[in-house]
Amino acid sequence: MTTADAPHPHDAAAPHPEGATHPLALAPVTPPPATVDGFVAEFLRTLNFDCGVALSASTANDRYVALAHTVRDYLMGRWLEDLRQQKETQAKSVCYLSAEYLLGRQLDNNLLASGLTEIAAEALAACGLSLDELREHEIEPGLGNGGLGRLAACFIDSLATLGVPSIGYGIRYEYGIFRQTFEDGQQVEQPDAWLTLGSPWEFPHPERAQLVSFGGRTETYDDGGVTRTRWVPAWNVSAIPCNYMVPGFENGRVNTLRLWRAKATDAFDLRIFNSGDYEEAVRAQTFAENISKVLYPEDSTPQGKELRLQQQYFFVAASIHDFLDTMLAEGYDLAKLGDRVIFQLNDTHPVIAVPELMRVLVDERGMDWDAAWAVTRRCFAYTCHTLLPEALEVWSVDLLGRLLPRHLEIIYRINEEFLAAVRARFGDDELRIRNMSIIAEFPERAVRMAYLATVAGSKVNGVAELHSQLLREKVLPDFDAFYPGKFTNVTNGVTPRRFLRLANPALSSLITEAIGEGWVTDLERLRELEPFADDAGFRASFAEVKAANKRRLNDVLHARDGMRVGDGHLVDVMVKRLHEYKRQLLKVLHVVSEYEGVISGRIPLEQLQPRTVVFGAKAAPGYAMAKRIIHLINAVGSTVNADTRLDGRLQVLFPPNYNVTLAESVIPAADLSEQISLAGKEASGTGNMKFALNGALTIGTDDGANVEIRELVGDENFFLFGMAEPEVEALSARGYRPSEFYQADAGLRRAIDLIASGSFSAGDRSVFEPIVSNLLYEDRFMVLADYASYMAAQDRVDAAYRDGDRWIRSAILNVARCGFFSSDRSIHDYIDRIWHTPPMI
Ligand code: 26V
Repeated sequence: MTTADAPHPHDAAAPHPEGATHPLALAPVTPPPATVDGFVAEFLRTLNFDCGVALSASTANDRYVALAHTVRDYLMGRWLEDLRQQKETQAKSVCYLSAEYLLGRQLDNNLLASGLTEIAAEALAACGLSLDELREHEIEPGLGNGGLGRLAACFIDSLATLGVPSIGYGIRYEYGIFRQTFEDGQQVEQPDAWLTLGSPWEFPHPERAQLVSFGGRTETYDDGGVTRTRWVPAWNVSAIPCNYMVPGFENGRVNTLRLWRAKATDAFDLRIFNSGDYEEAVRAQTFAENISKVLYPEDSTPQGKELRLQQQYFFVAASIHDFLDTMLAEGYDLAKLGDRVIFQLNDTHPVIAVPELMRVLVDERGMDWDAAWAVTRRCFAYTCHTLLPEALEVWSVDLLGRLLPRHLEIIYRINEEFLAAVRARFGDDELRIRNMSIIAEFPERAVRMAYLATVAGSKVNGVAELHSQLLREKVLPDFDAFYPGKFTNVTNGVTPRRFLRLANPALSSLITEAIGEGWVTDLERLRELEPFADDAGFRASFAEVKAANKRRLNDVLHARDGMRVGDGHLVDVMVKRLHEYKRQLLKVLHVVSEYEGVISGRIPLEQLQPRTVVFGAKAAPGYAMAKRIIHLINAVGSTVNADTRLDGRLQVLFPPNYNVTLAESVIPAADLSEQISLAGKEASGTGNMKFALNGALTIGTDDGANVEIRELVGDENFFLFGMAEPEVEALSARGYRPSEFYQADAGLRRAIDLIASGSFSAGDRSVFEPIVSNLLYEDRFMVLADYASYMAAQDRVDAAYRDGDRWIRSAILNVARCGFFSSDRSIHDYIDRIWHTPPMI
């Protein structure tokens, strides 16, 4: 290792005020040229001057931080320039409001975007260091639960790459999604202390804090003959903006992700002096700072917890004020705000922004109600991400009124006027009125956030064709009738930068050799790969890439968890949050059936297609059934893996703590992608897209974006099974009786009986009894109804895999035909159908 450190600091200019005459003060200072030598100099400079250590004395973390700072420095000039431009042009901006951003590691992404990967690798090598080692040092910011949060991260990547004037707003949780470990096969949650070593990608700006208020009461007052209302809050917290760079891919643009951190206000501190009650002051401070402490790990059943409502209001209030204060030109006519900004609501979590904007316009800026409502309706659009009724957020009027009394009044007035309009159109149809009211009366009086978003939003979109259709027809039909043209679809997408270019360098190189590199920003160009499916040489290379990715996964799993993928195995992957509707249990039944088949001698061992089944899934800590299913997967895994009668031909791996980083190793290695939700329940899915783009074949139901994947790749390259949504509906109308399916299928009986017998729980039948009885007597998600069809589809999978060449052909065609699923395309659709932002600047 070299001990050479930075030369003396360049004579960098101190920031000059306006009117500065020094030439260096006129523009952002640029780092040294993007060459290996320049990079070395900058790296050593940051190591010495930012981290305060010599290379010879540095820790791995020092070196990682210095590297991150170096990359930042190269992006900084563009960032400052883009921030300036957005303000100067006053072009219409997108403010993406999302409670979650599941970013994944930043270093590689930012190196790629800035075109510095190779230079950095060489520069580090010249310092005796390895980029590969340093990248492993980054703890990913897991500031999201699953699909919704990852989608937000893909979208900000695309917004930057497409050069859309935009900013992402969210919460800077101190603890992201919990770290999952297993003890005796059961999930244990550990805090995700991702910030213990600080985040080199974060730029906190305490001096630019926004004040966010809570509680108290409202009062009316006379304002020159006009009666006005004001909110007299009881307490407030300070929202500190923490900025993150979001570099576009090789386009020299850098957008901003602004995450808010809660801090006690000075008023809290002052109390220490005034009252002398030190303990009370500390308690109050902790209370305030709790707001951004932890991400709620629930993504299925909203709990109606006060802290969560505090989080929601905290970040949207800070964001709206931030936009109005810092992005809007001085003296901007607020009546025209809809020409300047669109707030995109990522699910209902930020919907409290609607009454907040009304409050600002009416109470603080003196606009009259009707004018303010006209502005507000243009400024919001709402994306719905679910179909499960229990996932639709409601807030009890009681709680909302206590925490945000003025907002509750505003919501009531919005509802009153909305229902008056409904009456004017449809007459006094009380049932309809009750069904459409933003305020639900049962089981308690509560605000239906999805309804509020639908009433206020200029557009409402679902996230895949089927989902948008069901949203209009089943969830919000009265609203669709009342607001013709309001509902639309934008099918989700994923960023090809992270999920193909970065996660799968081997496939990326092969694609680029074949069709050039334009696909990274124009994913439809993958179509040009189609003819290569008929090219034996290309197929061989493609197969070699898959094999290499399996070896890479093996290395990762071995180092991480001591696990191994079987040699020559079909790699069969189901990674996603654990939820009954996603039906991990169906996959378990398949494994148990194969296992039972072999040990009972019904399936000759040599007929068993060697497979490694990989699961990855976190369960919400309070979701008992989901946790029990995790236990079952682990129990089946240990039994199957240890049973020598299978001769290693069936393996079940369940590496704990599935996250974005692990996804980047697992997805490129997969042969088979499991997308097996009950039709009509998975809004879209985005994992399904990532797998297909990486050359896995899908076994899937007609659900979410699977429908569109199958249409694009063709029936012959997709393993479809199970009921379609109308059949699900019909079965449910007839009455689903799972035991009929159990009785009718001997294979199914044997699998369920084996679980029930205690074979996977050391003879203790009680452990998995709740799972078995749920499957047999209730199961809203109809696992048994799709079992036979699923097993038959798995037989087709085995047959297709045995014909290696046919499989590879299909895999290539999956890649070639899935360019549609780029999040760049999704963003174009948002622009065309919803945002109408001007052409890129
Ligand atoms: C819901 C809740 C409920 C309250 C507690 C906290 C919390 C946090 C997240 C959520 C989101 C659930 C909705 C969700 O993640 N939907 C997923 O969105 C993906 C992106 O559109 C889509 O691909 C998945 O199909 C859909 O399940």
